[in-house]
Amino acid sequence: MHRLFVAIRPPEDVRDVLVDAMDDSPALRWVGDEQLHLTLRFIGEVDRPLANDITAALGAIRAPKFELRVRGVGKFERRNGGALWAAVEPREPVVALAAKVERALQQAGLDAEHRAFAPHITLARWNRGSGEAVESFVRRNSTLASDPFEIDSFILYESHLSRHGAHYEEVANYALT
Ligand code: 2AM
Repeated sequence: MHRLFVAIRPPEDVRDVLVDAMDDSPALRWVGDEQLHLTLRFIGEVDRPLANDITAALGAIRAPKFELRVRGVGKFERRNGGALWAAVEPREPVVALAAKVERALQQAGLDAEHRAFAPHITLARWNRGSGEAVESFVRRNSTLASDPFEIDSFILYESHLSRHGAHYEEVANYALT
């Protein structure tokens, strides 16, 4: 089985802005530079034939390049922890691309994603008891921003999970036009 997701990858100068914002709070598990991405669609575990259909369906997507920039940070809180993330703007082109990805994946045979799409670049995760570290990060980085950057491709990643965390392997790269 292959654990897949579709994402866009910020360029190096933008990743530098994100990595520079990370602090040394031991309560937070910071994402490594090589893991920074904005998820367009989490797919989950699929077998090889379906993975091949997914690759073909994503390859048929025609969508324009667009510009984004990082603007501010936020957090998701879940029952046993949460995630800190960087926000991007404008949302419209990312939402439009995610919708095309969603349609292509349904054509490949996947069930529809019912969770609302909330574009974000995860910076750190925590399990519990990190309230003050999280609040302090959000306060200090409310004006976090990058220069505009061009998104000229999107990527199918395979996630390999291990004791040491997740390693994301690029399976295919799809050009925007
Ligand atoms: P997150 O950053 O908000 O945690 C690879 O696992 C990527 O897919 C992560 O960026 C993760 O989002 C996202 N994702 C979305 N839904 C997921 C799920 N149910 N399980 C794991 N990852 C998920």
